[in-house]
Amino acid sequence: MEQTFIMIKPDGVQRGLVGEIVCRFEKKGFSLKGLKLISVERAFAEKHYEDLSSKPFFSGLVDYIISGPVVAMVWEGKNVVSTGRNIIGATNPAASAPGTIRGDYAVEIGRNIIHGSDAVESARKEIALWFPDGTVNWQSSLHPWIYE
Ligand code: RTP
Repeated sequence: MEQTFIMIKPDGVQRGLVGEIVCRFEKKGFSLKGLKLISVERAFAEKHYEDLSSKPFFSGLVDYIISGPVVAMVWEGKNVVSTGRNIIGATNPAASAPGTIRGDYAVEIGRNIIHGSDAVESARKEIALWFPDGTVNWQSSLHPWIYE
């Protein structure tokens, strides 16, 4: 089953949105496979965002990610990578539809609350980076009520 990496960024944690965000993924029917509250070092944040290292906003982005603890999660389910991105909304909250996390709770691109993997392959890399000891292997008893 497909997995994605979801990170609640420092602004989401500070603003008390952890429960709300977990709730949205749970209620959709996805399964939580890993979760931790963690403060990351600069080098780790640079590694996570290495594909963006040439962007002008890169150092501000890294400063933002290391400014406080983040909640790192692995969620599992059918099409969870793309559906997770839909739940999160567009990168710029000004363009995120109401009903999405960024559309409901964020204003600026540089404080957009949450990260979600953009492809199955990047999810695999990000999960390996953030959860080097692996995730929890379990299956919800609701599985037959979510999948035919
Ligand atoms: P994320 O990786 O955080 O899920 O975001 P994303 O795929 O929607 O967007 P991406 O292009 O990968 O950018 C990563 C994060 O960098 C910040 N950003 N700032 N100032 C800017 O123009 C700018 N552009 C991007 C955002 O926090 C974005 O989520």
